[in-house]
Amino acid sequence: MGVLNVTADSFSDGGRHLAFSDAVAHARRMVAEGADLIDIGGESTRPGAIRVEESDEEQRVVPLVRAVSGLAPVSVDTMRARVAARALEENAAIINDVSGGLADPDMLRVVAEHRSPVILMHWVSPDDYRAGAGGRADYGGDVVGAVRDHLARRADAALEAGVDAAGIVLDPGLGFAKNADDNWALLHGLDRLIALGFPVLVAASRKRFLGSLLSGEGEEPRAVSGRDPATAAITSLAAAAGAWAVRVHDVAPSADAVRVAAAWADGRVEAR
Ligand code: PMM
Repeated sequence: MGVLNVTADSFSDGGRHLAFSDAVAHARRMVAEGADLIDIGGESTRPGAIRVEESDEEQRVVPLVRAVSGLAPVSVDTMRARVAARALEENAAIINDVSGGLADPDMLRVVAEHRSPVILMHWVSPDDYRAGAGGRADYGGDVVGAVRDHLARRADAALEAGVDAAGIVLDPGLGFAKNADDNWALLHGLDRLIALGFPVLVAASRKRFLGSLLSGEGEEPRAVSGRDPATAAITSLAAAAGAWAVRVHDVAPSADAVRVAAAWADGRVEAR
């Protein structure tokens, strides 16, 4: 999954794809590099980001969905049911809701009505974790178990709303109300999330915990521009662990990493 952020403040590509034609060209490039899905987002979901007006989000996202869905299947990164509905009317293939259907009470109903698949991410309402230490929530000593149980409940909520079981994808939400150790524990325990029986998306691309891993003691985290090789390493390990997809900014190295993981797992080059 290649990321196409059309926000002014996304940490990882800093609004570089705000212009419509640039955004379409970037999507085309990611498809050429091997992306199977383009994830279009019009509102930064980075923890602490200021929310954009719904009408602004809709105006950024909907025309792009129309243009890009002719190139590849499109997922739409939104927490708003109305934006999701408009995007689905324009042929979006899947809704990516970082709140797992919690931010907008209409989201799961809209997804079900459109018979759309949905990515449900582990999310803690900012009101619930600001009180906790260091911007992380309290996971009771077992972050993997807590995230797994939360995701199982969100999947149940989606099923109750009428979403097709085959269309539910789960995501541990790396970096959302989690510190570096939480993120590594979740990657280490990915099999416990996959054991829930739903496809799992891993979205580690360029995140701060990679920057922290790669810097020396007492140094600032390595800059975003230096985090792509580590992202590709995560991709090969995630693929080997059985992840359904990875969400990445730099598609080419991750597409290579997926091929490497597949050939390694099969013990031969996949028949083409
Ligand atoms: N992270 C971001 C945005 N959207 N969607 C899913 N499903 N999972 C994530 O972890 C996730 C996401 C924030 O990163 P960005 O600013 O690089 O897009």
